[in-house]
Amino acid sequence: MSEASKVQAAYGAEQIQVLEGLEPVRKRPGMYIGTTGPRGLHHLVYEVVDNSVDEALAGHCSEILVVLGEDGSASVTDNGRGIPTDVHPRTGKSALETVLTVLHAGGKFGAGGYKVSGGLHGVGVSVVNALSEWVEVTVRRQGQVHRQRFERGAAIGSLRSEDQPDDENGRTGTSVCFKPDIDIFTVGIVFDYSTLSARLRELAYLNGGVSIVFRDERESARSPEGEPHEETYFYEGGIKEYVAYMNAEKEPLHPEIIYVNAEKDGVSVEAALQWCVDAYSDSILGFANNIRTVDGGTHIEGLKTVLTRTLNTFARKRGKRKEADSNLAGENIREGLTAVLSVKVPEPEFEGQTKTKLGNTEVRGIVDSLVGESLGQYLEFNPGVIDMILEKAIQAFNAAEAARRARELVRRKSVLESSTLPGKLADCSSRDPSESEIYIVEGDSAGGSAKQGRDRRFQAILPLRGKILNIEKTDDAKIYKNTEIQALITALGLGIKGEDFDQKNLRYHRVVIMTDADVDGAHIRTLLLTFFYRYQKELVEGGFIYIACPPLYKVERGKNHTYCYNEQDLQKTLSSFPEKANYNIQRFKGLGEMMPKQLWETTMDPTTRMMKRVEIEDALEADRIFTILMGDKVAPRREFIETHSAELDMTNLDI
Ligand code: 0RA
Repeated sequence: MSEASKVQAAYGAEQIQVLEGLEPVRKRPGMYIGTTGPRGLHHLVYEVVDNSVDEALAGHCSEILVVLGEDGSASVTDNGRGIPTDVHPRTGKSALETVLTVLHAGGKFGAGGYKVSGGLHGVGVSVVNALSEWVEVTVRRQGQVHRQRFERGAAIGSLRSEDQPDDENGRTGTSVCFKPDIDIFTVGIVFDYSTLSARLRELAYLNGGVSIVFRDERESARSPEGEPHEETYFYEGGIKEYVAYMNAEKEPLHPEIIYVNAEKDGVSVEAALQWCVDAYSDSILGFANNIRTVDGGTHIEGLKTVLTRTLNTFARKRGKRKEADSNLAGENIREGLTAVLSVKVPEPEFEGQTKTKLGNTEVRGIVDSLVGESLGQYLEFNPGVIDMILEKAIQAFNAAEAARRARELVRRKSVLESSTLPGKLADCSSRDPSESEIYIVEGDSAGGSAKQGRDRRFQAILPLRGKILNIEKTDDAKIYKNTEIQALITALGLGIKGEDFDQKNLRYHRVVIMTDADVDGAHIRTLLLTFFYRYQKELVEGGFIYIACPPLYKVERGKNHTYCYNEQDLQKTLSSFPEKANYNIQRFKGLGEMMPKQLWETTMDPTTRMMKRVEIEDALEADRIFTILMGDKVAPRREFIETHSAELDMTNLDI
């Protein structure tokens, strides 16, 4: 027996640590998958995919196929070694059945290799089983095909095995097909394509060389010819390609993406960095064990520290900073930086309410030293690159100084600090932020309808005039002088960029963007979202931002009327009428055309309105949209608006 196969053999069924049954999962699903809403639903898919990704990271699998079935199922198939099917001595069940029916059994296979991806909660495939109407697992292994079915967590019959057909040529792998249980996910079990594709693409970037095929076989996704929709995510270059993708619409400061890949004390660190010319904010995406660490953590701290130290060292060494000059600040150095940092840690500790902050203290120093070493060496050999980065950082340093002075000036005039609310704000009478909402409305005429239509007890209206500043193109100093932005900041009770967000000061817990349902409206909405995203990120992250959904049509038939919110809605309403019945369609060209009462009924009345909560699930995609929409490159912007205006908000909103 070779060393490799000895290790494999030792990795058998007896290594599975037996813990507990599945009843607690069905009783308290939230404890295991966070929510039973859309997020939790999609989490089931991630959990299954993570197992295959782990198999790929162990070097045994190169392809993962994810299929959304016509019957509402999701299936994940890989070409790995297949889940072991031998009988577990303690339970008398097969390893496969144990993994599927015992909580935490799949998580750790003894001391051998650690589970890398682990899922956000690292709960294992048994949780998926517990929360599914049914699961069917197929394992191809050692010349046999093994199948077993489960319903609501319980095995239906035993594992059935048959010889593998010759034409499969000894293929191996695991396939897990499941249908989420509607009794658990009461708000719905329909998978969202863009949510899943974003995560699968991300996984493919994070695990370069693994091919992930995503196929949607549902009726709604088929082409006119009946072909299912299919995409393949495969990035040989891994996170290096990720950075290239994020920067696709930007102008890089240096052509080559700086790349670090090293390991120390069992922690692997992979980083890709590229600075861009005219970007002012930074986009650093952090991952730990393939999980997006939205709230940062020790790995990100390590990266920031080493960047600041290394670049300041070079600045002095190359005479860009004299002895009397102060050091460049970290944020000056990071201006325009796009980076992906992916660490893999044997025993990750995730902290914070959403468990998206890496806590392992040892990682800080490991990232610092590994990135420091590689980056230092790279820059030593590429003086042209370091000089350009330093020049940009010094410009940022000077601009920050100028902005600080401008801000001080504004503050002295006490525009932002003053307690006087903007004149055009029609405030609500409630002083309780948790029940108050503010509608940000485009233009005075729509503002007028909204003011008349609202419930003034808890709804405030702020009409904004003219084009709001294009955030991507202006610098801080100009932004603070813009009257519309000032009105917005003052009305919300917020501070300015860089100041700590304090929820206590927020005057309304629902900030509703209400724009026309057309391309211009979409543009203004994106401008506002950009502002919030870049300058008041906590508002977006805290779930305070909403999008109002005004109707597009009013259909009248006799004494009845219906409002339709999109083209599909309209067709559905019309087709419900008897053969060509008498009716009248009114198309609203803008909010201003609606009677105050109509606006209330359709868009503002909490008991009947539709509203979307903005949730930046995927900072990358949001950043890309903003960049495309706001950046200097006109052609991609026009093209993007034309093709996406209808679904614009769908791309980064959770409904
Ligand atoms: C542990 C051991 C072995 C395979 C797996 C786990 C495995 C699990 C999953 C879950 C989805 N796809 C998977 N692929 C593999 C095999 C050990 C051996 O062959 O000796």
